[in-house]
Amino acid sequence: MSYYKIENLEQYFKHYNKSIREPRKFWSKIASENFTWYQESEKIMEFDMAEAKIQWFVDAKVNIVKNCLDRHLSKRGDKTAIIFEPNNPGEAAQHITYNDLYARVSKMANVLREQGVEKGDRVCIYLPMIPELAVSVLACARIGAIHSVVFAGFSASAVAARINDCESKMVITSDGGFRGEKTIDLKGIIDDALNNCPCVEKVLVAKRTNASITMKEGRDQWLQPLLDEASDNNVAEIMDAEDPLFILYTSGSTGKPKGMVHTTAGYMVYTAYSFKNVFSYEENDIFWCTADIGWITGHSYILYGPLLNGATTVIYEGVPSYPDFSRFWEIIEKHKITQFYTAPTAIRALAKENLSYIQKYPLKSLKVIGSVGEPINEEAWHWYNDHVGGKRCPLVDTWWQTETGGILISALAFITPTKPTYASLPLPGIQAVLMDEKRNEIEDNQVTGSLCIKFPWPGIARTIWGDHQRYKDTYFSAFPGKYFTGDGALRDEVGYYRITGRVDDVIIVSGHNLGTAPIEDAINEHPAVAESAIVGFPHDIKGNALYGFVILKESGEYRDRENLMKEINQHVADHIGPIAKLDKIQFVSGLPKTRSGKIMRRILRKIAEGDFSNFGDTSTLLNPEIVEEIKDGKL
Ligand code: 6R9
Repeated sequence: MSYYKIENLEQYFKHYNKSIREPRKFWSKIASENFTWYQESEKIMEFDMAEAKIQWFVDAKVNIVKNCLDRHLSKRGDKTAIIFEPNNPGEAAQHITYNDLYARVSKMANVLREQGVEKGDRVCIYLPMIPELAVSVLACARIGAIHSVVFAGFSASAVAARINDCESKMVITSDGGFRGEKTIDLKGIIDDALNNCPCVEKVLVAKRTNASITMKEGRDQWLQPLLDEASDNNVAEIMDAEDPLFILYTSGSTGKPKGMVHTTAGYMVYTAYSFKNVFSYEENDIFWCTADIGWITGHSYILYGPLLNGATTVIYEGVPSYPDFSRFWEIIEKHKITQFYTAPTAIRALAKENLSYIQKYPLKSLKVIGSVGEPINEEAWHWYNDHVGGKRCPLVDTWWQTETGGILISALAFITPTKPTYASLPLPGIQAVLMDEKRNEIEDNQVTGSLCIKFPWPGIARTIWGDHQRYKDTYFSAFPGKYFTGDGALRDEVGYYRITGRVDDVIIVSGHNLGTAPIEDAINEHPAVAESAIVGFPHDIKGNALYGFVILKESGEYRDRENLMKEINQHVADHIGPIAKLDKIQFVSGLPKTRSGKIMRRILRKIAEGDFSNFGDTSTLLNPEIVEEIKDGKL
């Protein structure tokens, strides 16, 4: 019996139980039967939760890129590996076959080696969503260099901090990038950043926008001439299972960004396995994940997961609103996408627009739709399910984190019955538990608690670059012996999980613990409301009171704001109870969001409290200008 693909619900439970009873046997069989190894592991796994030391496939030798490319060539050489859809719909899409991708990655790998990059060196990749980004990532992994992709929307100081933290010796960037109507001066940002990065020796520059840029003698080189000279054959580096594969920075609520380190074999096995099962991937599917490769979702489900399975994956350079709000739907139709994976923030933004944008497109090729990044509220869930999934595609709400490497809790398409706003059941290997305030494991269902995982899985990040103590403190100390996710969850009567949000998103009002997500859901159900965010502010009597920031669907239509506030509060009272009524409601045109779509609540909290003194690090905000607007309109 193979464990790689789960065929039905009964088998899911069987595999799940096996993975708990005999985790080593379970994962070693999957690893052995579905990947190419130079040497297989005998010990499979060793761990010490107290020290936060976790190792998978101990002593095995492998190269992840050989598994993504080389082994597919005999069977799938002419199959499209990557479809590149440019920002401008007038520019032709590119279809890059597995043969082409192998040649391009090999050339790039040879260039990196010629430029002095060695196994274990860190390379910062700061590129737009163009094929060179995928090629650079894979080329690093091929030669054992540790890639540190920095989202090409971060500011110079944010990039510099990430470069310095892991001492990248090379930066790969481009002359610029296209995003909707905008052109972004990436090379200029890198030039600024590098004023403060003595560790960087070389910069390779890909051509995309043809913008005129300055090249620093002795440091900067155009990439293409180097590639033209390089051989398209390359011998992959033999890597130990636990050699670092990449570093990816994730911003904590406080302090400097954490460089999460993922290692080779465990990440490979887990991303491939979770991709296959969550999305029910089959050979001729065309998979599109709309995330940026600068985030973990892009690493795991644009690149590694799909390529490990020999899939066709889409890289889209642009934004959902360019040239208009039908772009996503047009791309799905054009490339006959079978699985579409996006974020609630994109869904809500598109749902706000006229239905005619989507109704033009039948979207019949779609089989599965997915959501990731934050809790998907009830209204967005239904809009996505009805208008994109046509009520026929399973909607998989996938819960996971940069730290987890791959999806941990999600329905498996066509297997797990879905339930709106519930991520549903843990994947095999994932021992999810809820913990109460006294740090005891909660056995009952229909309860909420802090979500922890009590046994290691292959995809878990192994450390924070240069700071193992912080890794231990952040994830393994709140609940000794367990990995603490920082999220709260509710478990229903059949054991389905609903992620309620970060536990620090809980507000205590008059002694009642109120999660922000269900209140926001209730507000969002009002027909005039597009989106909302709730924070607490100090209140003499209640301890905390609730302050709501609300975006309306169409301004002007609901002129009677007083009445509207009453109606919104009535919704809240009806859904949650009068205790959750908002003391203040401020109508705003947008919310401060990180570039991955998460509301930066700490800024809203400060505004609600009337403290405009120090908003902390706002360099990761997508829309910093909104902060001023909200501040000026404060009640
Ligand atoms: C993959 C990714 C992780 C945090 C996580 C949680 C939230 C992600 C979610 C979700 C509810 C989902 N989150 N997916 N909350 N339902 N399906 O987003 O990684 O950027 O590290 O964020 O995002 O709060 O803890 P990352």
